[in-house]
Amino acid sequence: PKGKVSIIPMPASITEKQDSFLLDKHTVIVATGEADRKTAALFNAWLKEFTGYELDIKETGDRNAITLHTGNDSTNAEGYTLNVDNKGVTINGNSGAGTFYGIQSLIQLLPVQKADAMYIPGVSITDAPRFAYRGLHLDVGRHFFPVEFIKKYIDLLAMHKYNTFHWHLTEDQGWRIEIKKYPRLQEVASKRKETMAGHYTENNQQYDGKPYGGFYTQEQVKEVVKYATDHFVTVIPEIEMPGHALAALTAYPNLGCTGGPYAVGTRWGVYDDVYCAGNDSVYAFLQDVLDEVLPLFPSKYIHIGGDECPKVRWEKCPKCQARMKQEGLKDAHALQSYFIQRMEKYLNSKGRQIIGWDEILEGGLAPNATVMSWRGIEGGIAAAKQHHDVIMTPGSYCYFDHYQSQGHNEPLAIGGYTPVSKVYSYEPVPAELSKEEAKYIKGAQANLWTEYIANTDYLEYMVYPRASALAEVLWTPAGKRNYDNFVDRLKVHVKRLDQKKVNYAKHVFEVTGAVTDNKKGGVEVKLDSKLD
Ligand code: NAG
Repeated sequence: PKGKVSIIPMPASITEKQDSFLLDKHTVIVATGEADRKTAALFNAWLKEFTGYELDIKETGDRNAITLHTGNDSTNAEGYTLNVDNKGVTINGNSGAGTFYGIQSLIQLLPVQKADAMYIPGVSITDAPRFAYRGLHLDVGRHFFPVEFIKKYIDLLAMHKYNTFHWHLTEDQGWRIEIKKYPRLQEVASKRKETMAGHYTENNQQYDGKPYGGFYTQEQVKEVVKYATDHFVTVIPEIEMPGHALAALTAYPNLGCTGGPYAVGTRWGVYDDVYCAGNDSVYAFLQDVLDEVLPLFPSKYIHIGGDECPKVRWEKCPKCQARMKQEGLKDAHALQSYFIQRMEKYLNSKGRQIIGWDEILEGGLAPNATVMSWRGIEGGIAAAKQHHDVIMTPGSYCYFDHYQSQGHNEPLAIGGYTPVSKVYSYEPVPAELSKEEAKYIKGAQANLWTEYIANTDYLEYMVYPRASALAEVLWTPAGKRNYDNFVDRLKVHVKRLDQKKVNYAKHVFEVTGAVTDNKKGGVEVKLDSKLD
């Protein structure tokens, strides 16, 4: 009764054996040390939820056992080996993360159906990720999602061996993190009067007339970060500057060039009103905000945004103009660069590093910044050539707010067309880079912007199975990737998503064949309204 081996992401090396291991209620988990016992407990919790089993966790034992052991190999910390034969299961992690990933693979070897005796197919796996940074982002500014859902999002990340959750916490349409020193961020910036309905139209925009709001308390943020840490997921918070700041300006109008009044955004798109770059109270405000944010997030990286900052206010603002003169800045791009560099200096002084969207290249890159390349891959190439770390998130492969099928009942999306096959075909290292430069590509990330995504069912529909595909891009050696084989495994994998009650998109695997033209992205269909 040997089950089929069907792991996503595909391990670096896997050999199947003839025999199998029978997990029954006498099986024990052998784990010594706190970290291994914690991981054993997570595995046990999973077993209990989905199979009804609960195993004893012991310090020693060698018969009928699942044995965890964590070593200390910092060169390949997330790697592990997993051996299954008729005598037992052994996981050797190179670090706590490695052991945890060994468990994730083991979970995927278990039968999906409930059974009294569960056969685990014999395998010998040696595994480690291709990329160090494997991320998924979530915009909670446009729409807000509760803590319980964020935890489920993190569960699914961990299941797919993602290690980073990029939490986009501030936006024009809502500020979502409690900052105690600035109560109006909670009272004013976290709420909007209403929300635009449908796509943007120039003349006759409709609104829903319903107030909308929400924010996470610092206690809730701590709870999420702890949960993520237990699942070996790092949470990177994003506090946007100097653009996408209309909600904050509404709460504190002195932070803008004109002094307002402002109103928290109710339509999607880019707003002209941004933080004033000539006003020292803006830097003081942002430093105060970061002083409350940093203790909540142990992450080495803090995302400072940097995208889509119109310069029209700065061009007319006496304070911004004075600042440019005083600092010898030749144009508004240089002023943006000044802004980012000043905030980088502050964060570096607190032992943190910044990540910014690729616009931070304009006017000169801050000395230690990591660049997130979203407007295609050019920003990533430029940054790598300047020996800066890069995370690739090009829109045409990594934006999961795009349509994924041309089916008739697709819910309204922002546009674009990025089926799962196209995501799977993505190659994060641009061919333009030399071998040396390629080392600066730390990994990739999918972004989920939620302008059109107002509930968690729709959210999961947009993310899965595309995130399953990107997980394999990020983890599996490039040469081992094969779309048809992936789809075969995906058909098993979705049963695991069913177990977790994930509302994944169900009709998208065979939409198109694998897209092989990595560089140009093959199919590119622009859609700007509901498909019909
Ligand atoms: C961009 C914006 C983002 C928006 C998204 C929609 C970035 C870095 N910036 O216009 O605020 O939600 O695309 O796809 O993506």
